[in-house]
Amino acid sequence: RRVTSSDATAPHPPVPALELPPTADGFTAQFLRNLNFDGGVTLADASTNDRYLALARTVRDYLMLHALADQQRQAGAQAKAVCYLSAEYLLGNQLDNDLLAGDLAGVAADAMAACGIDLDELRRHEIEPGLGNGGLGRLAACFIDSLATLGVPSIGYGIRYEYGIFRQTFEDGQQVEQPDAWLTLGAPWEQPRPEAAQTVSFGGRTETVDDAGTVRSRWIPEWNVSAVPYDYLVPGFRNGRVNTLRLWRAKATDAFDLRIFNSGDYEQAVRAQTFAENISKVLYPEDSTPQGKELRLQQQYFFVAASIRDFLGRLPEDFDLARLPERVIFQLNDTHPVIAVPELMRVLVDEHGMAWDEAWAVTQQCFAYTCHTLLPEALEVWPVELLGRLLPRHLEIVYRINEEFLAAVRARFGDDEMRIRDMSIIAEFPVRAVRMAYLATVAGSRVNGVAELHSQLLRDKVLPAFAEFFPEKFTNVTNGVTPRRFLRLANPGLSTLITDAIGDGWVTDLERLHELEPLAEDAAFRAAFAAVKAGNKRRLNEVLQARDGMRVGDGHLVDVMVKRLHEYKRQLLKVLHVVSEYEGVVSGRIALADLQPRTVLFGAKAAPGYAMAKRIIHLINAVGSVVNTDPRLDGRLQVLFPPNYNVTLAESVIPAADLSEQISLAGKEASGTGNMKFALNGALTIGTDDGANVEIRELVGDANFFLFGMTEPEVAEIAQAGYHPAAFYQEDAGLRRAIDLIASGAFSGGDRSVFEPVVSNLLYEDRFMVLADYSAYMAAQQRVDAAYADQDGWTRAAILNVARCGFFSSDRSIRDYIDRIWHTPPTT
Ligand code: GPW
Repeated sequence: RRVTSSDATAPHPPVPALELPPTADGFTAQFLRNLNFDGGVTLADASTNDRYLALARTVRDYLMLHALADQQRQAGAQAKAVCYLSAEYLLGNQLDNDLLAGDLAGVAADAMAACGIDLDELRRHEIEPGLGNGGLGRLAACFIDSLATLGVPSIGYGIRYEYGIFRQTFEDGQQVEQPDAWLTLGAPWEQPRPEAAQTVSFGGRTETVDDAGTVRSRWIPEWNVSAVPYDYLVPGFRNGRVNTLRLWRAKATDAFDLRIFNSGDYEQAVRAQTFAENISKVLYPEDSTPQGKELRLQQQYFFVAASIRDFLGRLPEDFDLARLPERVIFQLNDTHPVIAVPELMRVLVDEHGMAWDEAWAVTQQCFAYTCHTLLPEALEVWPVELLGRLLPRHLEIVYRINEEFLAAVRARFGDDEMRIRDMSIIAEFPVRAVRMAYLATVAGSRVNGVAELHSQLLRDKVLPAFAEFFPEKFTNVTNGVTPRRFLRLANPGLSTLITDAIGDGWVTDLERLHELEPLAEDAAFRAAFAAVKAGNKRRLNEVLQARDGMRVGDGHLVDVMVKRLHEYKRQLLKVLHVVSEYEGVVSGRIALADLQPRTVLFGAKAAPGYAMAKRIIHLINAVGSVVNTDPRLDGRLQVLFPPNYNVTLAESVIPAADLSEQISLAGKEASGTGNMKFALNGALTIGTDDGANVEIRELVGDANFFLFGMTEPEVAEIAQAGYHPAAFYQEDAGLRRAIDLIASGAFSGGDRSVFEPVVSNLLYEDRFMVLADYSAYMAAQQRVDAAYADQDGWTRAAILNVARCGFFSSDRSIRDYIDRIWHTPPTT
């Protein structure tokens, strides 16, 4: 029988809908439906994976109800939306996050119990989507959580990498990378939307056409790929709002398939297909040091071109694009998506026939740029040769933007060729290349740094000529972290303690933590707080034991340094502290009884091509295996380095920490966000005057923060005067003994060559001035030991850290973006 349109309105049996509010019975029924009909198994036969997938689907079903209702509410609103463009989203596990946001944890627990299923086993089964490297990707994940919780109309756009950040293992203490095949057992949280696929073109050439007297350029691309969206639901915290994270996957287009069909050269055709699909194959694992690979530029253009088209496709058919700034702001998460600027120009001018000047005015209002670094090597540049080959029309557009910008500079400052060369979007040396940060700064309505100090240095040191030219563009938005994941979920013990004391409003209004301040003087509260910390250490031990056969020592100060391995972050300074303590005890200079028992926990991945970072990882493991087993230390100093530090491990480590290591060279860490997570969970910070450490210390007070080391102006001064690390080695006996011990082969079975490159780099180069800050760091660690001896005083300081760090909620960051940059009020 043919289906006619009248069937649509014909009466039909009621669709069994999910009950709202959710009940355990309703949840159970939906879970079993998913298990049977989606998974094709009975409860009795279901594997852990089957059960996990059905549970995840069920949670998603409930969120989808909210999402559908939300879409209906927002449909007519015509509100201005934020399109967050980010090459990375380091999401972490979804199950607990979505159970919490959807207020489903209780019914899910009851439902699983009714089915005889261990919910914790399913939790442990989840594989986190590691679609980011570190801070930048995790920040994007915190921001989409806050955008949903604040009810800001927004879409996160990114790439659905088939392989996320590599899984790290150690072999003989050295990092070995394994592919992160996170999709192999099913991807229950995502929804493919093949009908919403976009075509993205590459290569070819441009030609000029005479369009009724005006000469226009147009792009004749050579090849294209299809971008298929995969949607993730991003629920707000119990507010019925559900935003979308839309990640693009590259697929070969029909043109490719046709070639397979026609060419007769099957192998060649399949190679072409593979070529297209490689674009979203793997996340580049370099953090803060891009490698300038062609495939990476393909990734960048691929996702922003698809995203812009996708967003424009949501506007009404007859929408006047001159009014685009009323409807959207594209936030550029660092320079990775900056190719979106010439892409929007191309779409407006070439595809929609808008006049250049009008298109430029529109484009400038539609973008804003966040810079996340101060390292010159992290500022992306794309060789003109490469850009011209891959995106010839975009290169022309960039040239014209640059020409007009430099004309404006000349109009203001005259023919100051030094200045022109400095400010040109096109660098001439060592090869002609597009400076993406300059392009973003010229194009964007706002440029922000990610902490006060960083934003200041951005103006003064990185982009001074631009700050002079466009003073009104520059602003700061200090980073934040989501309190849902990093306090409420990661630290249930502390969350309960806080809620019992001040109610649960803090989960969405983190400044309320201030109400805890008086409780720092309440002995019973301090005891309860200390008991929570002790419980978190036990919980960490269960995780470490099961994962890596490791444990934190009983009664130990838990001293944690977890972050990407990078020389500027100075893991080596921490190693020198450990080696000094070790050397002190074995040489008899430190009595064992005087040594504060400590477990030093590292977590860090090194970019696979970053040789020095990998050597430092090797050194940490080597020092650990000597120190941990030397009977003279009697277990009082332990070094743990669990492999594959990720969001999931962070959620166990951070709540258990006593001491947070934030020891980058001043002026190098843009912000840091781990620093915020630790302080919020009641760890005290030992840190330099860098990034957001500055703001943490201002808020928690000097008495509750172990500050050490040079300030940024001091660093600049000694760099200017000429830095000689060997002088510090000569003058400090303790430093000499530590370095000599490493050089002697004590941690490499007597082989002096293994760590020789590390030692000579420290002595003769030491770009990040580890040696200059060594003695101040050692002194600060002595203050730590003394403070920790007074357990009650330590706990008081820890409580004050929690109480005074509400500022670091990513909800506050997002409000700042709204006020200073986006001007997008939340909708209801
Ligand atoms: F170099 N950050 C990062 F700026 O994690 F692009 N990866 C990166 O590639 C860059 C920055 C980039 C980090 C910063 O190092 C850190 O200080 C900051 O807290 C974080 O981004 C979020 O803003």
